[in-house]
Amino acid sequence: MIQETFVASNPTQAYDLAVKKYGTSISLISARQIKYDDGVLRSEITIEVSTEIYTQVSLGKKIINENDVETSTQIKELQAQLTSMKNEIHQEIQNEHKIIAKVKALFIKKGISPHWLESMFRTLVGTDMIENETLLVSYLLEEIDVALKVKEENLTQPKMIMFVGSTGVGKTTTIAKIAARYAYLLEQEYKVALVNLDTFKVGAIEQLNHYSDIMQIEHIVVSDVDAFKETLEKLSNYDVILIDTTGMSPYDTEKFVQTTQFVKNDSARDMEVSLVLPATVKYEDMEDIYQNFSFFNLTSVVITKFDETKHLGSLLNFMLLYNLPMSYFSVGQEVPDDLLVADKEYLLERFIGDIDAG
Ligand SMILES: Nc1nc2c(ncn2[C@@H]2O[C@H](COP(=O)(O)OP(=O)(O)O)[C@@H](O)[C@H]2O)c(=O)[nH]1
Ligand SMILES: [Mg+2]
Repeated sequence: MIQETFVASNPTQAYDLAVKKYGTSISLISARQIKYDDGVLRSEITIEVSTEIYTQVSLGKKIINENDVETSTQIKELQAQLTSMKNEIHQEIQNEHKIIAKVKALFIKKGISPHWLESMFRTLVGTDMIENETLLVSYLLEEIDVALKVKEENLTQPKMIMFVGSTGVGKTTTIAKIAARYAYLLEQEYKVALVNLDTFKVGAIEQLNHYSDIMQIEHIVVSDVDAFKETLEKLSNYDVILIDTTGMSPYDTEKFVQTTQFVKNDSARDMEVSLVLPATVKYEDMEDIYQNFSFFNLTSVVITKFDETKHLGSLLNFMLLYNLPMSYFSVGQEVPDDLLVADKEYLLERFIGDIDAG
């Protein structure tokens, strides 16, 4: 044990000096007040400190008692754990960001709208889904599958479908295929008639005549609304009436107005209006097409020219955005073979092929 004396203006201050130097593990030996030579009264205290602590302090080491050692080790461990947790979380977030960014870029590249993708990713925050690329891709494909709609083919009720769309998208060819399907290719043979409102395009009448002659089915060309009404009355005992129209660009207001008058008829049969849309349609044109053709209260979409493109993203995006049910797919020029009843799987499989191709 070592003894040491501390001097201050009062005993408390003197004791504080001792604690400051050696910590609290000191013992007080004596305390007194004494007038120094300069005439000032001072307090002296003498304390006793262990040799060990005395040596530590003399060598300039910080005083650490046993409890302190334990606490500081624990703190260090905690700090290390925190740092590692922070790193792990940081890494995880970075990985998630990387996975989301990669998958998002892939789908955007394939034509799916960033807007739709973001709405999907928002619902996925905090789920396992965003930790794994394959899982995330299949989740998105599933969501696309859920969002797509198919218009079931109703074979029991009489139907009347008008086909609208831009010039050259395949309206007439598709009508010929659907006519053949109902007239000859199903279990039952339906009574089919074609009504042609396309007196505009050179060769349009001949084109449909060609098919109706081969198939031996009714083909009536109509140029005004009154004649149209009369024709529909005459055809009331037909099972399927397919109406071909003049191709309209979305900007062709006059033709739009003319065609709308044919839609607004008071026929006993409901008229379905089907938009014919090529799979090759450009992303930038879709909104205009939809805005203008939705004028007709579209009931379904026929998608044509699947054989002409591998990239179906823009088309899928259109379907996701506007929620229209798909009715038929045209997969080539051959009448009547190249027609499919709309099928989500067909569309998705082709899209997945495109995704896999990177
Ligand atoms: N490759 C391909 N060509 C098609 C398809 N459907 C129609 N066509 C062709 O596209 C062109 C225009 O077709 P058409 O039926 O006259 O179009 P419309 O003006 O909309 O009536 C014709 O040469 C058709 O043979 C298809 O699914 N794939
Ligand atoms: Mg045509």
